[in-house]
Amino acid sequence: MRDEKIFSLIEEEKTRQTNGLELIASENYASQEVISAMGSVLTNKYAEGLPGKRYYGGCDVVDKIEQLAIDRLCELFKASWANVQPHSGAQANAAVFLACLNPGDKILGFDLSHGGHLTHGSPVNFSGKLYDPYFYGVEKNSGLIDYDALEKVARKEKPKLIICGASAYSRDWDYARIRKVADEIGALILADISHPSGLIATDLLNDPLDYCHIITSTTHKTLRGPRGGIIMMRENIKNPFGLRWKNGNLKSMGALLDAAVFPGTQGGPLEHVIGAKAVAFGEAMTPEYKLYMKRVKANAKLMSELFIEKKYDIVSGGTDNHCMLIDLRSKGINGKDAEEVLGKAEITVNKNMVPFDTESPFITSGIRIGTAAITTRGIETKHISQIVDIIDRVLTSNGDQDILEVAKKETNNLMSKLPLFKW
Ligand code: DSN
Repeated sequence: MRDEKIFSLIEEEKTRQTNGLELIASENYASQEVISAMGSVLTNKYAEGLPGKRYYGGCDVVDKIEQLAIDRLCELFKASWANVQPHSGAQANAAVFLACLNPGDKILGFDLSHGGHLTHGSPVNFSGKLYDPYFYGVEKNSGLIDYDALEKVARKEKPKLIICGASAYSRDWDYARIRKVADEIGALILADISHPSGLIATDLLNDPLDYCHIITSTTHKTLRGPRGGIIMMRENIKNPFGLRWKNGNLKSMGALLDAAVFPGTQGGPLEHVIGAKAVAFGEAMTPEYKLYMKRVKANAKLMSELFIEKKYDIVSGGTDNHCMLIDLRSKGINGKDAEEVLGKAEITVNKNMVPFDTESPFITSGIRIGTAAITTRGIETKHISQIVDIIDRVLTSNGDQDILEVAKKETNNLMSKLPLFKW
């Protein structure tokens, strides 16, 4: 018997996703094939362990699937080692911490309130509770990463692990500079590329695998796969695990990381999700995906330029990737109210702290916008001016119902014509 309650709610969500403008920078629309793999019989299988080394019988098929996912991921990022089992980006980071650190060890991450992530040392997260976190942020004037401050804290505190990567930072990273100070103090570098991973895989941003020892990512943001996490390493980087690190080669570090995923922090892998990851990695190696990533970047760049023309304050003055952070203080509206009023026009964004914010994380002074999801739906640069115009009208509407109604109709007209599944 069909569960009408759940399946009618799924239909309702599908309608919402079809008709609205999805601008949450961490979301995307996975392909029909990715979703089919996730909704397959693979969910029935227990497979604790790794391909060829399982604790359960009947794993011959899932072994092939997981190995394909690993091989495709390594090919996509020119990596030499990968684990595709983390259930999420947070789980991937937890495994790296467990493999590399002892409780109480010092870590250095990008400040959450400047655009970093909870798992990079926030006091409310395991990373800030079990380890000893220090932070770097952005420069007040430029909104760019303050590498001088990063180096200063790194030299003073000598953290065992430096974490780079962000949830809300629109510029590329200088991985070479971080590596230089890491070598000086004997630290490992974790690059969490959850947001820009698709742009990195298609060579549209600097490559962290050249300089950073361990890479984590989610698979559902710009990578456009199922919700999940991954860990990778590249062998041919200079002095990969030197200085203070006893396990001085990729194989032994790989074994530590594998053990930190299972049995360290997880039980049975989600083979249906791993199958869907393999599908997404295959898609990400196509010329169509590279074109998609170029469009994501072009849409974000144009959007930030048009917001600036309308006197919006974009943190760092623009974007190199798929997202931007808008400081709304000059527009007299806070992040919470902006998120709410845009929601009335079926435009989905999230409120976001801006660097040196004067509001609490529940209110915030900004919103974060990303173009990965709308670009999957078929939005091109020719549509961006209309989108910026609708957003501007809504944000300056003071809640006027007529303005919001017109904006909602325009949003629905634009989006409902675009297919939910292009792939
Ligand atoms: N929640 C994700 C994001 O929106 O960036 C990070 O975990």
